[in-house]
Amino acid sequence: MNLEQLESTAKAMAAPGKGILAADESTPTIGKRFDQINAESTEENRRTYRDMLFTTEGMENYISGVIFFDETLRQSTVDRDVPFSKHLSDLGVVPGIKVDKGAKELAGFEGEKVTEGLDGLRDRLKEYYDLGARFAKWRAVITITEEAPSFACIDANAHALARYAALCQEADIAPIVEPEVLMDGEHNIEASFEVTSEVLSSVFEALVRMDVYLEGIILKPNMVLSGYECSEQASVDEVAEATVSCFMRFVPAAVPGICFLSGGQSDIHATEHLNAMNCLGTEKPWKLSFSYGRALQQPALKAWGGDPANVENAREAFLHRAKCNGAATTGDYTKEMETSE
Ligand code: 5MM
Repeated sequence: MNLEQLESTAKAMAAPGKGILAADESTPTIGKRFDQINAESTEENRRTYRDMLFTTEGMENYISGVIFFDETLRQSTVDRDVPFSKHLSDLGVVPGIKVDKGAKELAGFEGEKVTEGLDGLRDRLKEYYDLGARFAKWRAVITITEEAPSFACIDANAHALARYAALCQEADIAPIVEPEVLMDGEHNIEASFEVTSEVLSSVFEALVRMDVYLEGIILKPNMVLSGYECSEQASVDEVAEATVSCFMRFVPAAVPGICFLSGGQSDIHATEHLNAMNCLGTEKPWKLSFSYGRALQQPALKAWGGDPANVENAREAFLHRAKCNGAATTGDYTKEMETSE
């Protein structure tokens, strides 16, 4: 295990001014995204769409890493037929791979999920390293309801995340540890704070128990938000304060970066929340950045609409969001950025 390499990969992923593009939608998920624009989800269309994002000129100024799905890691650029992983690493963007096999029903706990994919992971990681991946991602999903989450669900997911992270580090691949507390539901921001706290505390206990090198990971959590169906929505400043104070309590200073998921927030909200956190006076021991899927891609997907004639507009939309989020990682985002270009 090369601790220096793990640490420098994690630090590169959390470089100031940059964040991660989550382009690791599994085939069913990208299918749903393509349905929204009436595009057919064929392997070639998925390649064309991802090529459009990865070959956007200047994206490397704001994007530190890209998370691929297995299929994409094996694909190449459309014009020069260079493997996507090589194309990106030549630009200084770290290629990564989603290695979990999805969140499945947790037996005995109706409505709750546990993420699967540990069997055979050691061998898959070796292959992914050879294909150019230098970081990986595993997502655990926790739901808030009257009855959930159960201790069993939090504990099982924390254990799986820690075993995954240890296997990645053994293969010199920096793990993104993603415990996502879903924001679907009527719960208020206090409930989100409480559950996110429990989850983070369990995850770090499991990581430490499994001897994971914390300097060589990236945490990818949810922000602390009001449930989307809650009648009282917390303001941007309230979200920033609640999120930072929760993470100050539960995330060790050894972790180089916290790269938030967007979790269904609007693209602008996701940028505003990140910016507000980085504007808070609190001295934070880690970098606060983004690892957005929908909040980076939605405007580009819409502008593209599956039509080759719209590629340049779509690239512009993607670059614009990347730039705004890049600015938010240093607290330099302003509303004017949305209209000035
Ligand atoms: C990009 O979406 C990722 C893959 O989702 P599926 O496994 O459901 O296909 C997802 O893990 C993503 O990386 C995170 O949820 C963050 O994405 P958002 O859209 O919430 O920023």
